[in-house]
Amino acid sequence: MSDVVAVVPAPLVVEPSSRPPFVITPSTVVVVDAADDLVPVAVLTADMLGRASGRAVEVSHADLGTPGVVHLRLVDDLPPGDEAYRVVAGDGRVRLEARTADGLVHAVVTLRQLLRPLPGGGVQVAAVRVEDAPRYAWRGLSVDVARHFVSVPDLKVVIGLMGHYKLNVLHLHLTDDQAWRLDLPSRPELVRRASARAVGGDPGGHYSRADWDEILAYAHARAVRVVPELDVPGHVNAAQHAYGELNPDGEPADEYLGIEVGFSRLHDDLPATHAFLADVFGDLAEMTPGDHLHIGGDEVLAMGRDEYERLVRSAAAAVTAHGKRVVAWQEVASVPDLPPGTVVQYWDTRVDPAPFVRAAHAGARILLSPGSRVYLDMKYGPDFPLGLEWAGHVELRDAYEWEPATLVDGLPPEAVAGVEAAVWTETLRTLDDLTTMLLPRLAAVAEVAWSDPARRDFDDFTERLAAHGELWDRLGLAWHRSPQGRWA
Ligand code: TNX
Repeated sequence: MSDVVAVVPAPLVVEPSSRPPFVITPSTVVVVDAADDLVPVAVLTADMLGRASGRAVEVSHADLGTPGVVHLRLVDDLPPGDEAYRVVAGDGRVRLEARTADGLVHAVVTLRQLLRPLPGGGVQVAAVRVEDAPRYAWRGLSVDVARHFVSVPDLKVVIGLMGHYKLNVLHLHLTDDQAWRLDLPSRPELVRRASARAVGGDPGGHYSRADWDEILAYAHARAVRVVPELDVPGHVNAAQHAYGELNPDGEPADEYLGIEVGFSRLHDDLPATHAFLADVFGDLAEMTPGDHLHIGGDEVLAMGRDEYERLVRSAAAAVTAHGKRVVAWQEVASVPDLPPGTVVQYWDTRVDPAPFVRAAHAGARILLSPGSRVYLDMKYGPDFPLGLEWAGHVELRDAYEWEPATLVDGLPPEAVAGVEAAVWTETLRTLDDLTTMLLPRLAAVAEVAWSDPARRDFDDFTERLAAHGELWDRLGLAWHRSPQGRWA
């Protein structure tokens, strides 16, 4: 296959043409219709082309007739959806077209993947027309920053990778038994007392308000929205370490730096619990522009079902009170009266999915994160030095060869909101650890979530992916040279 089509995830339509290519030259400029407020994406484009070619590329108002122009504009004659886009390269020019700025970001990423170095230096794009739109609107990655903290610069690397594979939801698991990672104005003791460390006594950290705004802006510029999670009513030892009032005896819980789950719990009969939920989700709603907040709800092993349901409803009410929608792990599926539009996240492939299917029939939206496919903290194989194994081993093909519409028996396909990978960090301590688990599997999950099922084929995928290994090397990213890939 020609490398013209080495785009991951696979686009809907790729039509190579025999016209002359687009070559980046000293006169290459990015042109944008000023009225459209597309300057940020134009800057992103110029920056990307400049890095790829080793030449400074400016944003300007050059004559559109001249060669060397990369023209960004909003149009409407595209496949359906907010994220659809088109790239037309050839005759020394490129047109990037979309309905929205996010669509243009996808166009830029595709352009970047089409760039090829020229033998004598410089880069070019062979003449081609790409027309594309995603299968699912929710294409996520959940990152556990609680077990091990992920610094803002490291998180930006992860967000950059997400953008590169057209993933559009960064779900941040901000709290757990070990630590609370986001400073909230109503509860300053959370990060003051419960963020300094990580699993095994490793160094921790937290995001200040300024860090948070920086993360949101960086993600927004790459067409990624942020869905933050405060995990309740279990996984709350860090909160109980910071605020003794959340415990029946009023005393702060001990710090916990192990990796067991399921032991900590909020208490429905303590008034402080409900005030806490209202405060923290209120702060989070105020700090988060996106319309979804995640309330956790997983693995509460130390509580009766009635109390669990009351606490989940209390957390959900704190979210909807601020006009946000609720996201929660699959354990909430059988809670009666979930707010309309709640997104229920499927993860544990070992349990009976019946309650979950019933919730979908009752109107819940379903987000698919099957552990045995997209838990990217699972080891690639038995001897892999990093990761866990409870959901099995997840090699590249496992992450790729599954079908969201038929994964769960009886689930109405139209209830599926999308697909979300997850990377839990019990065993992952550094950015190298993190990217080793993400790459190459994140690209596989991205193709499952984005591409038309008729366009998906594992051999074709690994062929297109081959060149991506070189890009990861160039960026200095650690990755797993999966024996199932065909690396250059
Ligand atoms: C299950 S997935 C968990 C997490 C662990 C993860 C490790 C989920 C909702 N809960 O607490 O970190 O397994 O793979």
